[in-house]
Amino acid sequence: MSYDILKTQINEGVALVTISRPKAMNALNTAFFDEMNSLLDELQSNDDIRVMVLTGDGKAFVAGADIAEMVGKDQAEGQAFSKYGQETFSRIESMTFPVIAAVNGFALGGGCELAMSCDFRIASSKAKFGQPEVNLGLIPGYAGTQRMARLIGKADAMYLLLTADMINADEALRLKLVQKVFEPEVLMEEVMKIAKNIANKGPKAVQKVKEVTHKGLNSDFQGGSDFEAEHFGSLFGEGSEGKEGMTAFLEKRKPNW
Ligand code: CO8
Repeated sequence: MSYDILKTQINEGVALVTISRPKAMNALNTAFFDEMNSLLDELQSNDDIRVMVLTGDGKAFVAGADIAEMVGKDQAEGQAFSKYGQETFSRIESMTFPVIAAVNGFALGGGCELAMSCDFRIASSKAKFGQPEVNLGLIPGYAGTQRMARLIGKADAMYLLLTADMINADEALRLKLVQKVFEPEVLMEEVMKIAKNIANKGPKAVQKVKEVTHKGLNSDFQGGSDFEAEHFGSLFGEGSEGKEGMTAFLEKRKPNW
């Protein structure tokens, strides 16, 4: 597939994906979702990718679903557009490698939902977050109601969802909607440092941390713990990553993954 909206650069195991429709504040339209699904297929089948970073071009990370495209939809089309987005964001969430949102600017509506489908969020001090759907007579449609309440707790999520308040990066940090904030000039440099740091860890261990944590959150404590023990054990086989990591520690050398 040829990509008009998504620009990808791969370097040292990190796939940097930039959403680039700056004239429309990177608003999410059907073409975006088509491209993203195709790109996720490509990146998932590339064994060299250890981490994906998602960011936006220009003033916005993503300023929401594309209102100009949505306004013409009827009920069934609206529901289908919501489902397509939900499925795409679930795929981002369940990529085997971590996905980091580098939130460079506005992350509103579907943009905030997209950021929340990533494993964690690093923001520019100029970034702004919000779920302004109720201003438009809408509700979030890409599982934002579900993810936000799970990420920051029900009361803070309800406050943001009901008031449609736009919050700055410091407030997002206080609410733990984002994990770190950097000045805009150094945002990408700092995010790439974090991504490359993760890319140098045991690749199977990194994948398993993600898989076990996600699966555990969708099951009960004991089920999640059983799953953890099973995956912990799988890192101990002869020639396994765990054996190499522990041996390297004892031999005071770098592991050879
Ligand atoms: N959709 C389409 N176009 C957009 C969007 C958007 N979400 N956001 C901005 N644009 C366009 C503007 O229309 C404008 O286009 P033009 O130059 O042709 O007039 C251009 O981007 C630049 O925008 P502004 O001139 O408004 O730039 P400002 O710097 O003044 O303001 C803002 C930036 C604050 C980001 C402002 O553009 C804004 O408020 N945008 C809309 C934010 C919003 O309401 N987002 C939520 C959308 S609804 C949603 O995301 C629901 C998700 C679930 C959908 C489920 C499927 C059914």
